[in-house]
Amino acid sequence: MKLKKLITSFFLTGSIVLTWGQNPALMTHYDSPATNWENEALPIGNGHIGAMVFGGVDEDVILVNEKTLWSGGPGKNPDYNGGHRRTPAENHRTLQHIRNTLQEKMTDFTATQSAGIDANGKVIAHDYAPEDDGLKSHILDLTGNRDDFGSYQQLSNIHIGSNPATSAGYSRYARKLDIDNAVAKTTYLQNGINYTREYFVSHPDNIIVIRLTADKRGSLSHTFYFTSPQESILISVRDNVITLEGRPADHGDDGLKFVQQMIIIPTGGAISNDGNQIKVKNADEILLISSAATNYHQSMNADFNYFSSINPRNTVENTIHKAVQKTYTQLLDTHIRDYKSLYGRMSISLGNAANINNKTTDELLKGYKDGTNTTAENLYLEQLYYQFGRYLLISSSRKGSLPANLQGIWAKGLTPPWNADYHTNINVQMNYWLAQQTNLSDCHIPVIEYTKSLVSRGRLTAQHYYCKQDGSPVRGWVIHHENNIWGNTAPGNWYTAFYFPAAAAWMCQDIWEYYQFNQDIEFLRDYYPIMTDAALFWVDNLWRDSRDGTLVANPSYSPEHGPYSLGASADQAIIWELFDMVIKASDTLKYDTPELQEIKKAKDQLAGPRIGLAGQLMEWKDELLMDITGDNGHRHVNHLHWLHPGSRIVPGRSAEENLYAKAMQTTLNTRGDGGTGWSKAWKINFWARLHDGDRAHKLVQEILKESTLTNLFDTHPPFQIDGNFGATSGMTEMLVQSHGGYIELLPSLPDAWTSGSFKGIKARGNFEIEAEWNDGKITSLKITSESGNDCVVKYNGKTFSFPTTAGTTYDLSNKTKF
Ligand code: FUC
Repeated sequence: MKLKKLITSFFLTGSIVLTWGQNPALMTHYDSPATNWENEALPIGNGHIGAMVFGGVDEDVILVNEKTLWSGGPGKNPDYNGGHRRTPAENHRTLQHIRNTLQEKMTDFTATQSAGIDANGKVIAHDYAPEDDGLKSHILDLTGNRDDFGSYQQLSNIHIGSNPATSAGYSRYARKLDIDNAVAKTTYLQNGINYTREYFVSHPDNIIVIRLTADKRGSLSHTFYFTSPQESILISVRDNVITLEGRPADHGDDGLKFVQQMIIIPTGGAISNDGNQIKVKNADEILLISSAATNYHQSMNADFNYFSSINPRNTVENTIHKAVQKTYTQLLDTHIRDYKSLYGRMSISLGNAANINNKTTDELLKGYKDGTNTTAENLYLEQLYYQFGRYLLISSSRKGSLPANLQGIWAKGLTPPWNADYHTNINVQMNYWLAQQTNLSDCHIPVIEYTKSLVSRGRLTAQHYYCKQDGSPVRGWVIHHENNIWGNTAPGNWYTAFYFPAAAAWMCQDIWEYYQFNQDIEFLRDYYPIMTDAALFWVDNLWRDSRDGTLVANPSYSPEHGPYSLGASADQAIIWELFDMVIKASDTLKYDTPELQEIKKAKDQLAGPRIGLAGQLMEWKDELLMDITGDNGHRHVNHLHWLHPGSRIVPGRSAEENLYAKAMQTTLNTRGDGGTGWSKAWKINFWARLHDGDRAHKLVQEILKESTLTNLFDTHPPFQIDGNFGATSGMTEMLVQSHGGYIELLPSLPDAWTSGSFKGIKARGNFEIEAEWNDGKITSLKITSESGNDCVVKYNGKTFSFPTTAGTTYDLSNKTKF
């Protein structure tokens, strides 16, 4: 009865005027309800709870997710071991066999089928397929056990039906997602009455809030209930609260438990229960507050305990109990304040961007594609899409929760694509490329914590699957390309993708990026061992290629492209970057250890980037025919990791790097501008780093035209959120870069962005930048130094530098007039 008592003291104090603060206000909007979850429903979320709003009139559905609701893992199998299979001795034996065989085959390939140039100047190259004759079965012996991997799953649907069920006509329908305030809204006119529904997910209160209002008293009559695709659930109603409790169907009593509650608070009218539904008749307003939780606990050590003893029902009840003591206005105000404390750290304006004809988002997308938008409308869409990426990160990745997965936090059903898991051969990394640059450092933390959570099991994986070239044990930790929330660190089982031990090295880049942007030395000290141990794994696991004495990954599989060989470029680039990061971090921390010396030595001997006979940046250590043909535009271009997200090749920094940059252009041209959503997004980043603003912008156009759904979600297809995040990152790289040891301004400004401004873009060294440009030239520039580092700026080919004091803003507008 606790809750019921509170209801009487709950007053709605009228509606708040939303601060449609920015100019122009950024929102997606539509003139009909969503009929499809993936393409049309509107995403809202707070990093823990996600919801997709359909906005139906007679029947509104809000699909609900809770970030930690996963099947599989120890809840399914108490002996879950992260996917490890066979014994270490068996795996080492297999590994050594594969390595030696690959060395022999590559040596033979070099001797007999090496690429060359014929008498007519034509490059003659061959493909290489070592897996054909038996090697494949040995390679498959190294796959992990995926039986208990599990999947991210949907929690429920909140239904708002009509009472009694009606299908009266309506008009003036609008459905909006206000990106500047993180509030969704539907409005319509029915029987002469204007109805409004507002929806948001508050981070500070950890609740979904939905408010129904009308401009005539007593006109709200609705039925409220839950449904769920989950199979082991119990739904109950008590007073004005609906409770859904359950567990993933494959979990036992000691596994995951989830709970969702929703309280229905009408003002005026009558409320009653009917089975599992709550009915409200003739209310003036109705407020719904819902929260959800599980007993998931992120294990950060080797106890691999993934369940907390806290009953999620208590968590949810306490959350709702606190929330109902606040008015709607207070809840909304707290939510907007919290959201804006992140969102408001950075703004961008692309010239005269405006939705002048007030087109719906689907019309804008259509006009963008068929060329019927005005320039201002195109710029508006690009600006909206840019900030939508930041909106999605704030909504799906907050401190204290898991990182954004393949679909952020939004997933439908029990078997979303690729389990909506954490893919580490591009996807989860791409999710975080925008975090630091666009001033969302706090949202970056979940992926760093996640990496930390994988280390303990990753140490076992290193021992279990790997050994040195001489067969002795390796140090460090390793993970592979598909990861869940239960510490799966073993290889996957999908032949063309599973072998990706470079994943741990790549994940460490987030640690170093976090440090570079924030200059938080304590943070670096804490995370240094994770990076160093990932590097020591590679010091031990590298193979000396007998053909030239360099150190290479072996076996090495160019991500999702193959074939198995020695030292594919992507692996080499990722390992190089990790070694470089550890060396720089050691320098910063003034650490010098024997291990550091080993890392330096290995780095010097690593096989590096290579330029092929056709002028391309080689994908493999050996020149293969498919590298020259572009292999039908294969979506993965991971071998350009040296350029982005890596920092080994920085165009404009040295003549040597410029040569590699040219080869990378050749590669990108050969591969073409197609690919999946994330592939196009990565290409925006590549071209931005290659200083080709128009080409980067062309890729922005490609992603908006070909890989964007009407709700602005990126589509692989299907919906995959990485492309949203990667595109925002790439658009930022067009304006500011700072990975080469200096801040480069407007390095890749496209003709389409003639004038504009931004405020709050971050640069490495902990600088915050504010700039304005006109006719492609900077007209005003301010840099705030947050940590007092020396500042080196490059603009228009010229460099200037100056010492700084922490907390000081420098007006450098005059310095850019040349
Ligand atoms: C990687 C990509 C696929 C897809 C999957 C989730 O394996 O190669 O295209 O994005 O992740």
